[in-house]
Amino acid sequence: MADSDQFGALSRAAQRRAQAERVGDLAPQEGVDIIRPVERAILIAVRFTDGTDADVSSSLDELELLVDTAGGTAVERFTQRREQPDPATFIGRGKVAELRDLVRETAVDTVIFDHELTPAQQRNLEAALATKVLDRTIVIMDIFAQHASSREGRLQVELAQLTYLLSRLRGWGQALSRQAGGIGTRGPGESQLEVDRRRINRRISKLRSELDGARQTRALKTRRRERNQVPVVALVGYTNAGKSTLLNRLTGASVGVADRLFATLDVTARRFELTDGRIAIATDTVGFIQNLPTQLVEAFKSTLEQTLDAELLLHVCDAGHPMVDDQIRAVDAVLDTIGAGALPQVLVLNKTDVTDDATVARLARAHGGAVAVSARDGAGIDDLVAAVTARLASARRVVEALVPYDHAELVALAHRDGTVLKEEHRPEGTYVLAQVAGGAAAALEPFALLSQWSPDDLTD
Ligand SMILES: Nc1nc2c(ncn2[C@@H]2O[C@H](COP(=O)(O)OP(=O)(O)OP(=O)(O)O)[C@@H](O)[C@H]2O)c(=O)[nH]1
Ligand SMILES: [Mg+2]
Repeated sequence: MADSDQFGALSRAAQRRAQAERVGDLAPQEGVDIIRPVERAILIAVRFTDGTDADVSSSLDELELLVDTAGGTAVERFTQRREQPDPATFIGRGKVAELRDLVRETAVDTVIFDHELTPAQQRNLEAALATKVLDRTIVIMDIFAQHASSREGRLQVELAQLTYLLSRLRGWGQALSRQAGGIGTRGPGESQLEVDRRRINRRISKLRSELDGARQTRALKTRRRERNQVPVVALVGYTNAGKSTLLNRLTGASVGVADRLFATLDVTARRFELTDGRIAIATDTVGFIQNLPTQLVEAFKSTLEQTLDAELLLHVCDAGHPMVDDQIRAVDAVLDTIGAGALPQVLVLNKTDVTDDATVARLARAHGGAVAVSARDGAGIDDLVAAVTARLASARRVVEALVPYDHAELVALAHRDGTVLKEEHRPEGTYVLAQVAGGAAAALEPFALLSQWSPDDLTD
């Protein structure tokens, strides 16, 4: 058990459990219970040539937190150095034997890999170890399944799980045909798989169309209408960085806050007042994590898309976290994946009440324009609101207005301070569609029409 010594005792999870509110009712939820909560587990990580011991150790810390959040307990860690994964068992044959002994010795129910396993690897390992074998993706999906509370959230989780399951079934199918080959390949096993596959595909189509419906309704209701009037600021960031706490602090909302991963899975939007007295909307949404499973990114598209609607992103990070730099990079990577990488961003260095000053100063130097705050005790929040106000004032928005002829100076302002995309002289006044900064947008606001346009329509 030298490996576990290498990374220290499992004290963090133990401490957490002592004070934690438990994940609550672990009873399976209807529709989303495909993967059951894990119990006592051994965690496995491989250190590849390009990684360091510290990387592996902190990734395992995170996996341990994930397992803990999912309702399991990590009792042991096990690592191996390899150039690349073994195609059959991920870790080497010798290590599998060692691991089997450890499984017996510690009487665990589950072995969890900090990597994504192929269906074949998972199957081979389960056979060799005579225990359940999971990977990081399954654990994250399981947490999402347990935390999803809105109807839309549950549909999205189910979609992610089924897509994942389907990719596994495909793997099985291929493996079976390769194994058997030739005569008698289409045994009962495979036709059952065909049936399962068809059923899953049907359910996936149904979920997709339901989610599309919800998305369209929302788009009609809020998106275009709000856009012209009230700027939207989206809180994004690594899970557990303090996004919900910051939303509550900024807007007086009372969104649930918890010291666990993926506490928030839905979108909350609340108004707050800017320094210049104008109103903005802040949104809080699902957090990101290193290697967020692609199935989840895909399924949570409609939730994540609401982030794309923002004028400005507040990227919240836990400044005191040992892996803060990696977490900031991971969030930027997910933002790129969902097409939000180019949106203007203010980095918020949160939890400064428990972070040493040198670290805060280093991060502030590394990220120009970053604002240090404590969402918990309120320090720096005024500075943050001032920074948001300034950034919004310089951010350009698309405004559509019908300006009476006795206010012709506003049309001139739009030409001077912005880009006029369309202009027409109508009986009631001058119709303008323009991309303007905050000051001019505010001046035009009294004459704004409900816009049918959004910057997304103006890509050419
Ligand atoms: N010390 C300190 N703790 C904070 C601060 N802000 C948030 N926290 C704590 O950090 C934990 C996570 O906070 P949340 O607001 O739930 O974080 P989140 O980013 O919304 O997390 P998810 O929704 O799970 O992705 C909670 O225990 C908070 O009380 C802060 O400024 N200082
Ligand atoms: Mg949250």
